[in-house]
Amino acid sequence: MFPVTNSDSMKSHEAAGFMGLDSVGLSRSHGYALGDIDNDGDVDIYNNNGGPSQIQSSWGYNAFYFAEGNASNWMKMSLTGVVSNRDAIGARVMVEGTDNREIWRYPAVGKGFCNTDSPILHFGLGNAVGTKLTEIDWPSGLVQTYVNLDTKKQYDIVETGIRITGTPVAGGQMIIRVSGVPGRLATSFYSLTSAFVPDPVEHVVHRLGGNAIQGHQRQLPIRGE
Ligand SMILES: [Ca+2]
Ligand SMILES: [Ca+2]
Repeated sequence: MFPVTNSDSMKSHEAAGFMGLDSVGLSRSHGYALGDIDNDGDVDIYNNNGGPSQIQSSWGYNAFYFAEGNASNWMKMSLTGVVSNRDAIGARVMVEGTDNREIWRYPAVGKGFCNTDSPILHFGLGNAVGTKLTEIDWPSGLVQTYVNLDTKKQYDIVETGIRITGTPVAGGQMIIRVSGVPGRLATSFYSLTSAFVPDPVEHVVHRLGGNAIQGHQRQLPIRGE
């Protein structure tokens, strides 16, 4: 987005000047929010400069900065929790590009003073022509994965999967496979387990966003039974 190549070593005001963000009035900035405001794939900035107050030295204007874009690849993602909180706060999302570089994002609210980034996660893929693995670790403990998702688009992903409760058994095994498409609940699943004691803890397979899956709400046998 911006031609900053050594931002880690730059002081904040130097970086702001380099990017042209220090040119609004006499203001001192209280924070900024990032997001693709105009939905063209690059990350724009809303600069929170405070505005009029009792402290004249802090007067300024809030301002949008629309990125001019570049040739870098990108992907965006919105998350909707079902078992987890709806905003997916606490989730961890990893997108691996075809260049084997991992990009991590963490949905959050509140950043600095009076600002927060867009809830739509942005993954700058640089020169990678595509993605390999996309993995979402939900706060509920569910892990949702996709492979080879297309780039230059936004995915709206709903928490999907199955959740099993019970008491682990040493040496037990559990195999769970869930299939589905991004943004929709799982359409099929397969579960084989010997890893949990079925009694007294009930062992139930749930379809997220609904009730336990009929026909599978039962106590599964432990190994050897
Ligand atoms: Ca943009
Ligand atoms: Ca732009």
